[in-house]
Amino acid sequence: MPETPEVDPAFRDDVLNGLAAPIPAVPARWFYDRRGSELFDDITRLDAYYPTETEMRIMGENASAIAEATGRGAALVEFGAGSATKTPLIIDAIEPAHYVPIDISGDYLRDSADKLKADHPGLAVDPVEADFTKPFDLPSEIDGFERIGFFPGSTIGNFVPRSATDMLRHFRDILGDGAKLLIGMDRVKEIDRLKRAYDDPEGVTAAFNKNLLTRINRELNGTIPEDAFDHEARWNEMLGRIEMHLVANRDVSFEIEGQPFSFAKGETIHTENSHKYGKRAARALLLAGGWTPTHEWTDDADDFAVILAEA
Ligand code: AVJ
Repeated sequence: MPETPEVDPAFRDDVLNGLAAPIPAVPARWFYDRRGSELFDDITRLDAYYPTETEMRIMGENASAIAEATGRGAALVEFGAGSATKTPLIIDAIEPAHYVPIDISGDYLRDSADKLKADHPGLAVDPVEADFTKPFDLPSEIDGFERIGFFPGSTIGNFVPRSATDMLRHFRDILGDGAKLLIGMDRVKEIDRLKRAYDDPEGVTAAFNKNLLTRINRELNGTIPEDAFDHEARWNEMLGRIEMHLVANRDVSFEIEGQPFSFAKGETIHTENSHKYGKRAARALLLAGGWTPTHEWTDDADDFAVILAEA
C-alpha cells in the first residue's frame, strides 16, 4: 500500500533553499527519519565510530564522581531525548527525582518515557514535546528542584560555533540561574581516526548520508538518481570540523517538487558539520555560552570529554 508521507514544511524549505544556495547544503537534522535513526543507531555500534562507546565508558567509570558534582534528587532535563542507552546510565548515576526529556517527536518521547518509568519506578518522567532550539516552558512539576541539563553525544558539534553559543545561552535561559549542564564534546584527534569515524569501512555512514537523498525523493517528489552521488567525509582544518558531503560523480539534473536542479561532476551537497573541540576550545565555547565549566571527565586517550558546567 503506498503511504502518503506527511511532509514537514520546514524540510521542504530547507531542501529547496539549501540546494539552490551558492554552497548547496541541507541541515543535518533532516537525516533522522525512521531509516536514518536506525542507521545512526548502527553507526554508534561501529568500531570506527568511537564517540558513543567512549562517552558511555566515561560516564560509567565516573558515575559516583559525576553524582557528587551534580547532586542527587534533581530534575534532569535532556535536550533532544533520544539516547536510549545513555539516559538510563546517567539516571542510575545521579538518581534524579524528575526526568524531563525534550524532543520534537512526540511518539518517540512517549515510547522512551514509558520504558524509563517501567525500569525506574521512583522516577517522575515529565516529557515535553518541543524543538529544544526554540523557546518552550519547563513543566511546573519541577518547580523548586535543582536543574541539570543533559546534552550528550557531542550533538553540540553539529552547530557552527555561533549557533552553538546561542543554543548554550538558550539552555541557560530555560534552566535558570544556578542550573548545571552536563555536556559531551568530541575532541580534536588524529585526522585519520576522525575521517574513519565518518567514513567507516562497512559503509554504514555512507548509507546514512545517502538516505537523505532517499528521503528527499520520497517526501518531496524528488527524481535524484541516488547513484549519482558519493559519500565523502572531509576534515576542515581551519574550522576544526569533519564535514560530510554528497559529491556528484557525474553531471546530473533532477527535480524536487517540480523545481529543477543541476550539479556538475565534483559539486557537492554539504550535509553535516561535526565540530571537534580541544581542551581549551571546549571550555571557551561553554564560557561564551554563559556556562562556567567546573568538572571534566575524559578517557585515557582524551578522545572525548564529558564536562559539567554551572550557570
Ligand atoms: C549524533 C551529531 C553527534 O556528529 O558525530 C555520526 C552524527 N554523523 N556519523 C556526529 C553522525 C555521522 C553525530 N552526532
